[in-house]
Amino acid sequence: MNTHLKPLILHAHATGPNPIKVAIALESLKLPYNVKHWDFSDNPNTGVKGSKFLQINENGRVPALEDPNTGVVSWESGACMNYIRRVYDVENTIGPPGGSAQDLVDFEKWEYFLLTTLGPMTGQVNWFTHYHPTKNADALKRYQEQTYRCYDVLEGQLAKSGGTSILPSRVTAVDYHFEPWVRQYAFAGLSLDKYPLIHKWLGLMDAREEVQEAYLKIRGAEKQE
Ligand SMILES: N[C@@H](CCC(=O)N[C@@H](CS)C(=O)NCC(=O)O)C(=O)O
Repeated sequence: MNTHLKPLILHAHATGPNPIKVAIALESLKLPYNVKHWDFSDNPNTGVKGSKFLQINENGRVPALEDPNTGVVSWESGACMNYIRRVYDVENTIGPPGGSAQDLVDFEKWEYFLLTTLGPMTGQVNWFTHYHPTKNADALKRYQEQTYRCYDVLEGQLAKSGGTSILPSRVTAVDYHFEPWVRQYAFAGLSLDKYPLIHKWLGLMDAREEVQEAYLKIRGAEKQE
């Protein structure tokens, strides 16, 4: 633990996947942090759409990350993750494994694939499965197919490491981006039966200390009052 640092503040929600990836990165780098929970309402004091939280993130979504050591406030999980890496991963333990132009692009392309495609498609499956007020079978089918298409792509990439990491040489922040979203497959009503390498990778990820600690910390955190 970096005891000389003031704890960072991770604004989160008890179940939403995006804050969890930031917690995993913080755990991996052994950075001190406290979690503040918000709900999804517009309550001025407790909700992500309320006036208090909107001063931190005008987009009204978690995660947001405040760093009292630098005064920097970030939001969007990708920006939070990259901030943490730039400032605190001085030995590059979770960044791109190599330094070539191709290595950097390989890291970013998988990061962006999760942020723009696999994550949002899974989110829409969840929405039309659990939260949309009326049934919309066409929309649900569309997003299920798109999520499975992403699983096809991910399964192919995992073949390069035998299912141990998304970038072939070692676990990186890219794996942290994917873990909370892929973990949601059952909640989304999806199956990994056709994806043995994703299944293996998820088991390996979920056994890692930084992943387990992040979930414990997020689930144990107090709601913001
Ligand atoms: N693209 C954003 C998405 C953030 C996001 O959608 N967060 C969810 C929780 S995982 C949220 O705050 N939802 C509140 C809402 O939908 O009102 C990111 O990667 O951080």
